[in-house]
Amino acid sequence: QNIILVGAPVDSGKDRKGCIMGPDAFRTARLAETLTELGHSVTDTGNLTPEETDIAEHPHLVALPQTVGWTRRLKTTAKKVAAEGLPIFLGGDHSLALGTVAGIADHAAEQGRPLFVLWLDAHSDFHTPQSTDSGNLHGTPVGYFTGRAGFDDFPEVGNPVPAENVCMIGLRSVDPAEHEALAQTKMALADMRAIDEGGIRAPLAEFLDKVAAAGGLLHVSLDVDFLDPTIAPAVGTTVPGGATMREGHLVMEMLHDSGLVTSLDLVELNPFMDDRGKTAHLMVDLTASLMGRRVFDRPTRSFA
Ligand code: DIR
Ligand code: MN
Ligand code: MN
Ligand code: MN
Repeated sequence: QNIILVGAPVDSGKDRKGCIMGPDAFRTARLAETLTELGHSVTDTGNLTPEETDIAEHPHLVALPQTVGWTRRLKTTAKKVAAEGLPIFLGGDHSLALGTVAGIADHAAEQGRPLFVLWLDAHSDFHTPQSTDSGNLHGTPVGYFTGRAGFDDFPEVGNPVPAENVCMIGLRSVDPAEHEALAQTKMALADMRAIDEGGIRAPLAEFLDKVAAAGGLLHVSLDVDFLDPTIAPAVGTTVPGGATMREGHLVMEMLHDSGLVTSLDLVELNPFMDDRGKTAHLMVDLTASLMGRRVFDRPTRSFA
């Protein structure tokens, strides 16, 4: 595969700083070298910067002008790079997904194919700028790219992703306003209880079948806090009870076997909070599983 690494050191989506160092931590953990060793052609395009805006600071929303500037830059860039290969966006906090998914959606529309999104996160990030109680815009990307109202300062989402094309796995922190809004949608939602009761394989397999049947493109957005904080401490918003290392790898291996993934976000890594690089290395290892690393070759789903 032709993989394009796009550094997006977005740090405006929440109060706690540090994700600005994320792209360089992924590089230090040998992301490009690891993917090259798997046989891929890898291009690192360096780090983007946000567009300048003349939007005023907002009394409640954290760093609104910067996040709008990043959304503009990333929407345009994502559309462009998606036509050239498989982009991996190196975050940066999750507010970068306002731009990446909106841009990928424009690309999908141009290809005449539906876009599907797999959201691997403890949080649903389904707020609007009106409903967020924290004011942290990293809690809003899914609200934005599914076309919820209230994002007036942001670029128009030309091709909203239908909520029924989104699957969330790993949920364990959903705010009341998000809960209420999600209940009005047909989004596939696998919280940690569903994973405990039925395993992580079932909801993912069902979603992948749906993507394949529709001939869709698949964007994966991997938030560090999807993983349990004991194995992935380098994140500002730790929530106990997350996915294990094996669950993480199984998801990535199934995604690889599906052959459906066309773009990826790696987000919320805060290297300032890491423990000797272990979270950055785990994120690189998970990406390696997604891009084909395995112990043995075996037919897909051989133990089904
Ligand atoms: C949280 C979002 N619900 C908020 N937290 C996130 O601030 O609205 N953490 N997205 O990763
Ligand atoms: Mn998130
Ligand atoms: Mn999260
Ligand atoms: Mn909140």
